[in-house]
Amino acid sequence: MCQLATLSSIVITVLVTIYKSYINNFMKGYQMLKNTLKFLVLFSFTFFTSNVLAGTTIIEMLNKQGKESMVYSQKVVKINPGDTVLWKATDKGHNVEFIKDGVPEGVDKFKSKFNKDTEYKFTIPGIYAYWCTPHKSMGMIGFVVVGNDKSNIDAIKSIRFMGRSKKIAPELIKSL
Ligand SMILES: [Cu+2]
Repeated sequence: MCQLATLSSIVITVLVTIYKSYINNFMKGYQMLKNTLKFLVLFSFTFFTSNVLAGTTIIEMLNKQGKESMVYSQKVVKINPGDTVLWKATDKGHNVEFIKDGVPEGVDKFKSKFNKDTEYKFTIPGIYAYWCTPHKSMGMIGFVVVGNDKSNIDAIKSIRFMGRSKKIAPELIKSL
């Protein structure tokens, strides 16, 4: 009788141990699954929002817009750091060239090919002044303000614009 009691108590202990470890593993598995799901949700959310927030602005390079000839469809755009501007070669014969001393410090030269769509991702905040190389004296100029940073406004004001651009530039700079 005593032996039977000992035996059954051993069997019960073993069963309880197995059950406990089963529950334990189940909880661990559940926790892992939960963490994985949490990570996936956070990751896709971050991925989604960063792609939506990092926008692309499209500017067309045009021979004519209303009464103006040789123009960028938007002369001033304001964007966030990390945003991209895509200049579309809607009409032929145009390009985009950053003006020397007309961009924030640390920004490299940029000059696109004629007749080609071109894009630039703006990571450094500040004002960027650019023109179309063959039409820079015909008023084909544009400005991009990144991160609402206007700390290089004095450099922008001292750019020597030519011809028609000389008239247009001050108005545009005022609107930055
Ligand atoms: Cu042009």
